[in-house]
Amino acid sequence: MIENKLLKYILANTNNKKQLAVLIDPDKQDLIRLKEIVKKIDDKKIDLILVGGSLITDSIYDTISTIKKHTNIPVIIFPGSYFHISKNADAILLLSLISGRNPELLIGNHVISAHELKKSKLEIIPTGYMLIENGSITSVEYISNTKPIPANKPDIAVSTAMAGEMLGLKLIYMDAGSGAKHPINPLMISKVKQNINIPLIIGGGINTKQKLKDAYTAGADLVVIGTAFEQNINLLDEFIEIRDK
Ligand code: 1GP
Repeated sequence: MIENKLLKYILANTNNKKQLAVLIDPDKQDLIRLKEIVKKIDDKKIDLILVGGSLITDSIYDTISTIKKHTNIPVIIFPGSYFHISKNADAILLLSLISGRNPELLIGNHVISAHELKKSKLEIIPTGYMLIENGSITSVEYISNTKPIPANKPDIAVSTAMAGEMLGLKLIYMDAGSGAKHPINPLMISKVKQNINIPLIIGGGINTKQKLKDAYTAGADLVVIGTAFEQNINLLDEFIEIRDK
């Protein structure tokens, strides 16, 4: 691992060039289809690949190995729990679920996994993870046993993100949850962006070019897309044009 290599990459592009990441959920891909998806991702020069999910019954190690066989795009673990540590990734988002009040997801799991994380030699990226309400209950809300920030309360999102930055977290990831009915409101994104100096990641429910454009225009530095590409990987052709505009 090169010291903070991926964090430096995200920082170098922030406020400079929009970034797009594809989220791969090991449970939703068989390895043959995954190969096709990864070839496409590689061809389109996506910035980053995130691997994770709220459950994960299939091996995260095998999924990452398959990805690594077909591309050099960096792979970052987006863990659903402290079981999701796999040495063959490049980095892991060490998530602190700062929108919630579940101590296990604020510090408990981090204590349990500290030795394992250090041993793994993964680049560790401390990330303030914020769930935003989207009109229906998502897997992450249910599994994390936390309440998301109400969609119409941008001020709470701003203060939460600011507190995360002050605590020393390196990224803020605001997520409406996988397959969210509505993505995060652009007004909330722009208010948060105006009040923090660390990169802002946005995800959840972004399934059209317009929604992607809205997120970037509002201030997202990196957008994560999972469900839309699981359903149709060819959307990548047009989505990448929005990133590069
Ligand atoms: C979920 O932000 C990611 O944690 C991606 O969401 O699957 O809705 O694209 P989608």
